Amino acid sequence: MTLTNKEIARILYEIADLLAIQEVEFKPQAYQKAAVILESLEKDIAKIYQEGGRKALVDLPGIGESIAEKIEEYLKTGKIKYYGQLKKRFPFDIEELVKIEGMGPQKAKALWQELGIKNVKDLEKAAKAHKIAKLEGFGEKTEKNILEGIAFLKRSKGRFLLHEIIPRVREVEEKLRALKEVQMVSVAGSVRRMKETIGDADLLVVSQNPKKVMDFFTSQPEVAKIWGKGVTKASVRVKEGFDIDLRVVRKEQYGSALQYFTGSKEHNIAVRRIAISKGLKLSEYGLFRGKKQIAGKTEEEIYKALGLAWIPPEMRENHGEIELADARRPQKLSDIIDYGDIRGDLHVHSDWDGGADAIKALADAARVMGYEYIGISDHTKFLKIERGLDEKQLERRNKAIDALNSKSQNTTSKFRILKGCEANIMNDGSIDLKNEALSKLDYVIAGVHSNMKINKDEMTARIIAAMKNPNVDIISHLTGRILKKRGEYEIDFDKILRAAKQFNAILEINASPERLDLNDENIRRAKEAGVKMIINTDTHHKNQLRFMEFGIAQARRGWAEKEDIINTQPIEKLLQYF
Ligand code: DGT
Ligand code: CA
Ligand code: CA
Repeated sequence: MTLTNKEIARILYEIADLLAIQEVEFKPQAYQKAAVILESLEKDIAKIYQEGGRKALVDLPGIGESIAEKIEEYLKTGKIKYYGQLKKRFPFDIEELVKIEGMGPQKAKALWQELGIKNVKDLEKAAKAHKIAKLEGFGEKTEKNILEGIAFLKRSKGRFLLHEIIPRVREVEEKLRALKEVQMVSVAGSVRRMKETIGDADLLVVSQNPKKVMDFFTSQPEVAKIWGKGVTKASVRVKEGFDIDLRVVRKEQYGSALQYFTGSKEHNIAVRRIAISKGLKLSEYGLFRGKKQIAGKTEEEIYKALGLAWIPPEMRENHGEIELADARRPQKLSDIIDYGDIRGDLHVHSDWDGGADAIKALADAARVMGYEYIGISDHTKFLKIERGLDEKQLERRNKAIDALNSKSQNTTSKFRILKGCEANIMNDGSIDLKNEALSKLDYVIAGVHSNMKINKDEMTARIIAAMKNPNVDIISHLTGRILKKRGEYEIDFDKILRAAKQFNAILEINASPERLDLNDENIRRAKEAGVKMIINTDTHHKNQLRFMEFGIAQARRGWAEKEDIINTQPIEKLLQYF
């Protein structure tokens, strides 16, 4: 996503919120939809406009005349007057305030009207002084939730989601690779380890002409600030607000430098300890016996010299991976799931439930990705805001899928569209659709989408009750977390694993970069308990099918193997799990 797309999307989201607080109908949804489209657009909107003018904007799905006009205004003048007027009428930082879990636009407006709260700082002050609990429609519980929400936000401050970082880092990586002075380049640090959140990005380059590389790196148009620029080391802030560190090393050191700068720090310390125990010295400059370098050119030779198998970066957290890599006890380190192992995606929302794309477009996109199947899992009727389908609508949607499948049977393609849904798990663990309707589907995903602030035992019982329903196959985003926004809800995970095993429930690894739920530790526990998992993207727009990469990374961070993940299997085998 380009910076312009992101910035315009941000403004459109805010306009949607500012319209919503005036109880304007339909328009907020239109702005929101346009924002989603912009965010998912691969191409730079400025470029689209340059090439095709206003018409090209209107031709984008979800963008009508009025919004196209505003986008045009932004591209021409750098601002949107309409937005400025709205901001003047409602001069509080709605964007910042709604980031807090449980704070919607309406609440933000009420707090501004009643207490003059303009930003999170004001909000925290008012909550701490117990001014909020007294207001109508708020109460003690809301006040407490607000304070918890603020604390959560503070803890994650300064870290970025992996997907906010990766496009830019890969772009810089490719630009460096194209320089004739650059022999080798790699991403390092937490980005290479594909962590969920990133402090800063690290890049490593081999070059005999570091000065040229440094000059190029620090003079890119995206650089907003240069923190430091030395002979072999530079650090910059890019326009998106995060930092990139660059190191240039010599070829003989590449492996040791890559190993060192990939980390994690904890992994490095443990590896260095092994070196010391063998009378060796390991640093970013190489592995040495006395003054003699005995390894350093590649990571493989370093690990090998230490009696270890090469360890995938996603596993390098000193969570036991070093023991696993010990060559004297060779284990199945290389069996962890690979980025090319996935054959289909089963958590995909279509335009039947308000998603951006038609089933056919989603299926075509999945085919282009090399998938063998896609499962459409529209929301069900409880989720009114998401335009969830009732039994009748689902029936009609199923027919549409049957028609698409029979059409493709006439061609040579073996691609299959599966009929699914993502149903809601109600408070008592029941499902919001009749069993008769569920039983007609190829598979059923069920997830908690409401009433999340219940206690551990209640939530555990609720989820287990859903697993017991013979029609339910998959539990989506089990812990409900949203990175940088809300924590996991409390569950007894061991109990849930036992139930999953007993009732053959499959746990989802949700690849949406804000969720990545299950987390790495839970994936490991599920794997150890012999519970099967599935990696799904929770796509609402066809471009989000690409989020699969983040889900696979998460699975690798949790040491999942191919056989633990059911959508690595061909369709016949997959269907046996349901
Ligand atoms: P981040 O940036 O917070 O997301 O996490 P990292 O892992 O990218 O950390 P960063 O950027 O501070 O450093 C990059 C790598 O350099 C890190 O993964 C391991 C290595 N490193 C940094 N500081 C130390 C240290 O004090 N000791 C050792 N052994 N390695 C370090
Ligand atoms: Ca880093
Ligand atoms: Ca760094």
